[in-house]
Parts: sequence; C-alpha cells; structure tokens
Amino acid sequence: MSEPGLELYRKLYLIRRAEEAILRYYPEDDMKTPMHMSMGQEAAPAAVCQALGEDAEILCSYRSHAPFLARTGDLDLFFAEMYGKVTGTADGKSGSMHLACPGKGHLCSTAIVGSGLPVAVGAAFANKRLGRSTITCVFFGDGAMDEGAFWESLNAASLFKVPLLFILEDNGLAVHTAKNSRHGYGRIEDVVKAFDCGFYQGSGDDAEALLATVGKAAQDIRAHGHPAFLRVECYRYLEHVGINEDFDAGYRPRSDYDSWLARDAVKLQREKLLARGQGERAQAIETEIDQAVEAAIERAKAASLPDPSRLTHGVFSCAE
Ligand SMILES: Cc1ncc(C[n+]2csc(CCOP(=O)(O)OP(=O)(O)O)c2C)c(N)n1
Repeated sequence: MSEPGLELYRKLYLIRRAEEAILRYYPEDDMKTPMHMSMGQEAAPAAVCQALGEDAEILCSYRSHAPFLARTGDLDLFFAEMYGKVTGTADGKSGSMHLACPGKGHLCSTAIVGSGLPVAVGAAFANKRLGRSTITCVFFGDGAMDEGAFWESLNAASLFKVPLLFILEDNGLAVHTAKNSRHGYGRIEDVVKAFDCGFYQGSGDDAEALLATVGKAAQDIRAHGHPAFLRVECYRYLEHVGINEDFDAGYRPRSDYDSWLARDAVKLQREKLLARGQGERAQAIETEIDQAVEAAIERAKAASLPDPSRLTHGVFSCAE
C-alpha cells in the first residue's frame, strides 16, 4: 500500500514534468493549441483527486492540465490531444482547452468562464438522485466568480443540497485584472457561509495540508448532505495563455513569483519526503515519470492525425 505523501508527490511531479515537457516541445510548433498552463497551481487538483480517488468526478476550466492529469494520470491521452492526434481525448480536435475523459472521472473542461459550474451542479444532482457515492468537484478561478453562472450555481447547489465541492483556485487575477477591482464584496468566506455550504481554505504551496482539508470537506458533504466550498490561494507562474513569463507586462511584480517559488508545492513535498527518509522512493517516482513523459510524447508524435473525412464528426457543426 502506497503512502499518501508519496502518492501526492507522484501526482505533483507528473503534472509538473508534463508541463515542463510542453515548455521544451511547444516551440517546435507541432502542438497546434493554445496553452493555459497550470504551473504553480498543481496542489489543489492533486490534493482533491488524491483525497477523493475514484469517488471524484471533476470538471474544470481551460486551465485543465493539472486537473486532467491529477484525475486520470493518463499521459498518452494528454500528449496525443496536445499534438492533435486521433489517440487523444477528443480525436485530437479539442486541444488543451477541452480535455475530458468521462470514463476516467474527468467530465469536461470548458473555455467559457464559469460555464462548468452549472454543469457540475447538474452532475451532482444526478449523483444524488441515483444514490451514488460520487462527489462532483468543479475547479474554477476567481474570474469565474464575476459570472452570474457562479452565483446561480452556488444558490442551486445549496438549495438542492447536492454533493458538490466547489474549488476556487484563487490566483487573484482574471487575465491581467486583479480581483480587488472586480469583486464587490469582501471575504468570499462570508458570502459562501450565507448559503448552506461548508467553507474550507488552504494554500497552494502545501499539498499535504490541502489533502487533509479536502478530506474534511468531503466528510462534511457526506455527513450534512450539502455542498462545500474550498478556496485555495495560489499563484500562476506563467502568462495567462502561453508558455512564457510575463513579469514585464506591468500587472504583477516578479517578487510575488519569487516568494511563491521559494515555497513551490512540488519542491516542498519533495523536501517533506526527504525529511522522512523517503528520498530514494521519491527518486524512483521521478525516474519512472521522466521516462513515461518522454515515451508518451514519442507515441503522440508517431500517432496519426484525424482523417479529414472525420472533420465534423463529434463536433457541433452547422448543416447547410
Ligand atoms: C464568459 C467569458 N468571458 C470572458 C472570457 C475571456 N477570458 C478568458 S480567461 C479569462 C479570465 C478568467 O480568470 P479566472 O476565472 O480567474 O481563471 P484563471 O485564468 O485565473 O485560471 C477571461 C476573462 C471567456 N473565456 N468567457
């Protein structure tokens, strides 16, 4: 039986290494998809998916790499979709912004800000009606809270008492706009508590602490039959869309990045393992994942592109 700290590190490292590979290979221009990188935001998806395991059904935004890999662990599906190949999650037609694999617990990723939230309420409602133990987990950014869909979803989830975990990945920014110039309220905690919804929070630098917090939130959902809300303070390392830094854009200082990087969640988890004498096992995980990432990229590159005759198959299209 594997230990939680090591399993958590496996997820964190997998996500980080997969994205580092994107940084290396994206400039070759064979991945024809915009990239909204998760780098810096790995801890919440890793903790949620580990805490809930097979009971988690997840939905997320276009910033989907970490949630997808945390839930499915499937590097082949992931890279094949990035390369637009038939072996990808959507036969290569969705790219990075719409990763999904319902058979492995990832229902959908949506690019319209906030649009996953009402879908998640519906999925949780279905699980409640069908008597399933599943907890629906919806990841969204603080920008999604500017949408009516967020408030309707919070209200409906609370009213219908559905087994739903809202996960706010609070990086404080919607593209370049800080939340204090967008939000007409103070602490989200006070808002959420006004609904019948449990409230929890943590920081994106400590995945193990988050793991324990998600465990409490899940217990709350099951014991009280109401939704719960987890706010995770975190920091997006790279630009909003793309693979580069953007500290010269003038909307945030590099010093913020430096301070988050100093307590980076992947690094911190590794340090915890070393302190517990589990360095060798951590290294074995790293070697295995490094090889798996490169092998998955090789297979993705070698796979076929979708046949042009299948262009409109599986997508919404307008008939003539
Ligand atoms: C309804 C809608 N409005 C605007 C956009 C353009 N847009 C794309 S991402 C984004 C910011 C969203 O920020 P947040 O929800 O905090 O997520 P993050 O990018 O920080 O993960 C905006 C405004 C959109 N995709 N959908």
